[in-house]
Amino acid sequence: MFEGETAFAGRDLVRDFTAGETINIADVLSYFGYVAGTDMLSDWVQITYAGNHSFLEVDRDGTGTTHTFTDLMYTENYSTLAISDLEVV
Ligand SMILES: [Ca+2]
Repeated sequence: MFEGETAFAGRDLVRDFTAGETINIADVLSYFGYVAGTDMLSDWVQITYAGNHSFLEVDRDGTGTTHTFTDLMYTENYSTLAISDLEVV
């Protein structure tokens, strides 16, 4: 569980993520104003890949222009993280 207030204090590393686990970012998203069912998740969350790692990025104002996608965390040696691995509500 990532807390909205501290989520961007530093990029977190989830070292031991394995398939079947989930990452709960619901608190982060709601803190920054994401409304499930109204906002498009793809405007708020994206996953990019580099090497063996997956990077979970959040745009903390969605379609707003103040912020862009920023790394929230990454999974070391897990390169297939998917949106479906996330709990967003
Ligand atoms: Ca934005």
